[in-house]
Amino acid sequence: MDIRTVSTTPFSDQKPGTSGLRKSVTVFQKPHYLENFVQSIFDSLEGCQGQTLVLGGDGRYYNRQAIQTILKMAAANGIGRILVGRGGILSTPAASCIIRKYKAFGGIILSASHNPGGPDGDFGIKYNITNGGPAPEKVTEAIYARSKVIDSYKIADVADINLDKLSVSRIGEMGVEVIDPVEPYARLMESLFDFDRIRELIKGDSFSLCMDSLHAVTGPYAKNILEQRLGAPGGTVQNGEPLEDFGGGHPDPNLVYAHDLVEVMFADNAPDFGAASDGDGDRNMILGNKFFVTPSDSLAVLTANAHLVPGYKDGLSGVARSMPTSAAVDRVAAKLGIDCYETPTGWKFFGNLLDADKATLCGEESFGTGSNHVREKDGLWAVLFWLNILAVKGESVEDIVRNHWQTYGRNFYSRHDYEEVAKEPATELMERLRSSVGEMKGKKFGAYEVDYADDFSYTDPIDGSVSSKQGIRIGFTDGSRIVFRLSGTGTKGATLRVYLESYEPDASKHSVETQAALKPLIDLAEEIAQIRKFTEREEPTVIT
Ligand code: G16
Repeated sequence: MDIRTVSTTPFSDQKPGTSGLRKSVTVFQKPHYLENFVQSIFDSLEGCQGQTLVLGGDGRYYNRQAIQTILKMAAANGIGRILVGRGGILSTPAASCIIRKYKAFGGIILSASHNPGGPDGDFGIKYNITNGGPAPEKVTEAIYARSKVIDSYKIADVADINLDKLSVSRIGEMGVEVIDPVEPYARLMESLFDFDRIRELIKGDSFSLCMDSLHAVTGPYAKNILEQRLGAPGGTVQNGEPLEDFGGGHPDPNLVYAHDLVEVMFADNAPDFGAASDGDGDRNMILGNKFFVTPSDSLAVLTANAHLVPGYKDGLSGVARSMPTSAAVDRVAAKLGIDCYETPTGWKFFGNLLDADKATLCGEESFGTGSNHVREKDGLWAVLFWLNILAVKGESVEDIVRNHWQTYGRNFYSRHDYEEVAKEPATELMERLRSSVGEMKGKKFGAYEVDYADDFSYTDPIDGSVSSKQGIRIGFTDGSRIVFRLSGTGTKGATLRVYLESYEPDASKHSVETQAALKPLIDLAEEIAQIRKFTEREEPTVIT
């Protein structure tokens, strides 16, 4: 095997964001761009020589080319063995599952998650560690530091590997196994959920379901699990063929982008259960017949009903949610007498809590829920969890959520996104808030009095690492809250996220429409942050 050492110069923009390095495809196609980052990963991983790595992606445009490049670079860098998903496909949770199952050293996952794909869309790459989870900040910082000084990379001069057939082969000394991307994941799901009971539910005449894979990676997984293993009728999974450009859509499971599913679920004769997942299969949206379950409520409902599910029937060690996620799950945790952790946005912050068995379930407002079964959030896992609960309780999705509110009170919740706004004024908006939070406590805005205001900082309870500047929180004495953050996953300009939450214990007020219930807080967010002025937008781009 001939190994070439190629001279290169650093790119200054290879700092991983909330979840890996995400850029437009055209940036990744620049000569040496991908190679520099991949070499920076290999250079930063102590002891990776001779080890096993897992490799795969969400099938978006540039996935296949990137996989061939990474295979050749891995061989040149002395990696022992690579397990790659057939067709270059691995959903993010399946990659995590396979890293854990094979006790691999780590994995490289190619995805820009919910961002659009295609030649004009986005691409991304992230490194996951031995526990199957996203690399913590100390690892991503080391990769970034290396990317700033890199002057060469190594690549093997060999032919491409056939990714479409299960096979065992070699590139030089390195073993390459093209593996089934679905089977190990499907088996893990069978070990957690009561498939017999879900099969019975689906078989009956009184239940129907619809899953929208948005032409992204979960198509083959959902067809295998829902249609083949659980007996749902063919066609239950819509948009189930993964396409390089996601059929021109935006593979983000929310009420705006998953419009095909929303049409089905809000039509007359809608199915009883609907779900969607994102580009790389780690997000989920849950719908009932004409009913939307917020991700924050979903986490709370799963926590309250976990004892009904085989994999969790012995109890939960604790739960964790990201800071901007609503406090609905906190109320359930308090009743169960278990700890509830509040972490910064980013699944990587749950890894230590899961490894130390401080938390069993985790969730985020950004349509992510998961558990200690892998170290990533997991879209289909959440779908199966819901189906298991529905099968046992025999109630509708809406009744389960309404009964939940009756018991715990309702946390009205919404996120307003201002996407692709100019970076400088958005940063100025945040800086203004940052400099004013110190004096906000006790301040009155109409009926609202500020209880606390800060820029969220998190000290990891396991390794003591500190992550600061994680979002401006303004909490009021009546339990309501406004949070402001800039997204760490966008690739164009800046995305301002405004998270709004109020608490209503009175069940007679639970049917108020969410935006109406939050109107006073929405107005207050504008008054405090002058969003229109700084974003030059009259309205948010997306409301979830
Ligand atoms: C990623 C992270 C999540 C985070 C989300 C939104 O999700 O893994 O933890 O909540 O981005 O982050 P931000 O608000 O910074 O855009 P995904 O599904 O894109 O990998």
